[in-house]
Amino acid sequence: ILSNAKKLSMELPPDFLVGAATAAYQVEGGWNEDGKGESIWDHLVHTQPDSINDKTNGDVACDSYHKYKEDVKLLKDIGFQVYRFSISWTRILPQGDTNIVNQNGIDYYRNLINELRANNIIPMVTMYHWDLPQKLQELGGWTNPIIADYFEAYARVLYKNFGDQVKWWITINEPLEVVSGYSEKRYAPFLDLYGIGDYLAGHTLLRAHAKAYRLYDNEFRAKQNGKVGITVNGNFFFPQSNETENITAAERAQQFEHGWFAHPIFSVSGDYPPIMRQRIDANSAKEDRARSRLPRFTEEEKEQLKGSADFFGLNHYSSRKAYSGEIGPSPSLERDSGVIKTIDIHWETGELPWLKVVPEGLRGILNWIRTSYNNVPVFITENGYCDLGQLADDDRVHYYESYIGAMLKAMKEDKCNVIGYCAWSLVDNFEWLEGYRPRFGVVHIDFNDTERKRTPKKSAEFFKKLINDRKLI
Ligand code: PNW
Repeated sequence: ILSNAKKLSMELPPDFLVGAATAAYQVEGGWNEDGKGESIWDHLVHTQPDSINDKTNGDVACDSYHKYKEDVKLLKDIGFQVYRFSISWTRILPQGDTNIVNQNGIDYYRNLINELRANNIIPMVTMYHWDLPQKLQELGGWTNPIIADYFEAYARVLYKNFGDQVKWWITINEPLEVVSGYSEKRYAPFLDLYGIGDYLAGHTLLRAHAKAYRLYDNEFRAKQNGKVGITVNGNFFFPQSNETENITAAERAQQFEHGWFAHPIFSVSGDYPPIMRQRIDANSAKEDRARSRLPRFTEEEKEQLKGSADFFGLNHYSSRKAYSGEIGPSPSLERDSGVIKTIDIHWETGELPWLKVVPEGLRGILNWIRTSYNNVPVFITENGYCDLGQLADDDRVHYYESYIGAMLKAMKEDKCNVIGYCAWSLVDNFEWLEGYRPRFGVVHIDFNDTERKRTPKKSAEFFKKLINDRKLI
């Protein structure tokens, strides 16, 4: 029998928000409908179809472009309080810039937002979930510093058109993943500029985020009164052993994953983690380069970056063990970090090999954020599990139970400031280079059915109960 205190500790605080997340390219389809322009994902799947494991694409996906009302009904039936979705840049600005504004695109998202609000569901909007306008890629994409200005102009269009109804904004989803599209071909634009392209792209992403945040401060906040944050992702790292060298390596890994994008925003320096600066500068000098591969912010940019988020969006799925050592291509982020990452053979695994089930890692990363960044409010914007799509998804239920349990422990016992949680994902969807095989949804989608029939899984029942009871057990 659980003690009263233990029961209490499994309760969600009254103002804690529980929701579900998706992203435009993964669910919408309608890739060229009603004036939408081509994004880097449209371009990749059409010009290099073999880059996708099952040779599928997001042309139709879940057809949410036409079925958004069904999605909202699912959210409502399960009881989710928040829907985190992303806006497709090229549905709004087909060529990336404000010279052409696509009213049909604006109408689509207005309709979705109205439908959510009519059902009492809070919209949380990601401005950039990886679908850069192809026209901007042709200018170099995120490696070109001017893309930060294009992003700011895009953000202005979003605040203007949706800011009356949207009070939760996320500028960029997972910059760490975005840049791996420039280094290890993990995503579009499918480039392999290891240790160079990734740092350049990351620099522009950070500058773009800061510009969008300051724009809100200067032109919209007083009237619209919402919150603007960024979503950062990464593994939690356990030292491989208790030797000092491994403890240092685990902390270094943390700095190279979360710190890279969090330190400039959430620390008082407005700059990269000192350990990144030091190691990348040193390696660049050894390589006889004319400059560091890690660009520098101006003093003004540091001022803009410092404190440029009202909350810390965290996407977290898994953990690794870390020890000190040099591996990876030269140059590369991996080699610069000087960390070797391993897995524990005892960890359970999801369908994708990177997804090891390590709930205490969520507690670990929440505590790392608490101590590194002065207990900033954290909204967990993604957490979830992949299988092959069965409706009796007991492993997914187990994953959610154990991760949400770890989160509650971090909140109650360690006083971590967590304000909300979104499951990834509402529906099975297009899992980037993996196609449709691994499934993350709490709702099943039949991709062989032209109607894309939606069926809630056991995990949807889990959330229904969690949200209704407002406690885990
Ligand atoms: C997230 N990893 O990406 C993305 O935001 C989603 O679009 C995606 O569908 C979801 O997670 C599931 O993959 C990640 O390798 C991709 O650790 C890879 C990793 C983490 C997050």
